[in-house]
Amino acid sequence: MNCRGKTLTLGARTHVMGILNVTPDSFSDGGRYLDVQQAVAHAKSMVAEGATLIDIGGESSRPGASPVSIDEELARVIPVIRAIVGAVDVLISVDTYKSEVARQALASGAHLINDITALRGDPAMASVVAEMEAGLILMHIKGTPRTMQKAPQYDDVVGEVCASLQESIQTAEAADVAAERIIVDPGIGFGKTAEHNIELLKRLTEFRSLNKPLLIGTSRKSFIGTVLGLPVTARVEGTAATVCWAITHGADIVRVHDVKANVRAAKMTDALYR
Ligand code: 9MG
Repeated sequence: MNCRGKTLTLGARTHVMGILNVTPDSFSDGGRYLDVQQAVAHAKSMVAEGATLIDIGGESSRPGASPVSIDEELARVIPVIRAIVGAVDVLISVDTYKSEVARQALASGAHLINDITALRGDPAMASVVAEMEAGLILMHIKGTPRTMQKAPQYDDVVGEVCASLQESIQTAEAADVAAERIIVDPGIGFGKTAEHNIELLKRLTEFRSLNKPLLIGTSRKSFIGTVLGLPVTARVEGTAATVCWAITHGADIVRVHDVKANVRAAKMTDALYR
């Protein structure tokens, strides 16, 4: 997969995407300069631990989170993207559903856009990604982060998520996003109960029918806490178990907070499975 001149080779190994949140609650100090320095240091350490992609996000998508303005999101992510692009040699993804943030992020050196609305959040997103020849992650969400965990319901969670992603693929390709630059993601935890998340993972191979690389993000999510009875700070082993499972059921990329542990788990699973 070629994204703005940088190549991501899929199939031979699992890629680990490290999460870099640049939201106010992710830093102890509010000063922007310090934020950038801390973000670069965190990105460098994730790359040293084996991450081959870094996902930078300036708006929280946790359950109950409220949107931020375009200007605020730009102020959070653009200086960080500029600094990280010069500091590490991996693909930079930006977690945004706003086309103006995407445009400026890609112009600042990012390679792909992680759109948690799968193109339903901003009608101009697909054409920005197409024009900039960027990669595009289409993630399924039911509702919005503010409302998504208020009793989500499906008749057939896998069938509905698959159909929704297929529609988004068609929207992307109709806007001239290159077919080989699209990645899909069922959106674990986004408008899903713990049972829905487990069913999506159990039936993950069904997403092969979309014929796109598959990204899975389970890191520290609440369904792991539900199964293990553990708080968010103690979910690294539970996350690694889901990473290994996802790899053996079709995942090409895993999005995680704890890069070192999950790179080891992924490498071992690759040796056994691929
Ligand atoms: C931003 N974000 C939080 N969780 C995510 C997930 O599971 N997938 C993707 N693509 N992005 C996510």
